[in-house]
Amino acid sequence: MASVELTELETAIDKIVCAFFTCASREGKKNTLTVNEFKELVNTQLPNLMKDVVDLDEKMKTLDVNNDQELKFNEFWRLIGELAKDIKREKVGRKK
Ligand SMILES: [Ca+2]
Ligand SMILES: [Ca+2]
Repeated sequence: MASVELTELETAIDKIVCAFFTCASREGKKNTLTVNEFKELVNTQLPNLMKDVVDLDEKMKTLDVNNDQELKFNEFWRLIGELAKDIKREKVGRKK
């Protein structure tokens, strides 16, 4: 991947994946986020988009579909989907 020039969109996707795995490797299992890792990721990488979410423990529970107290990448990805929809809503406004 390093030898080719990625587009902005490709870079953005790459960064999401990297942010997840950088935080996920801090403690416990390398490929899943504990609640501490999740909070760190939100506080360092998503402080603006997530500023209205006051209870991150609660948010983590809603994302943790299989209820194992850890977020796999596909569970984390739902959050990215939600945030993307928020951004879209702001851009498009209330018009359908
Ligand atoms: Ca981990
Ligand atoms: Ca889980």
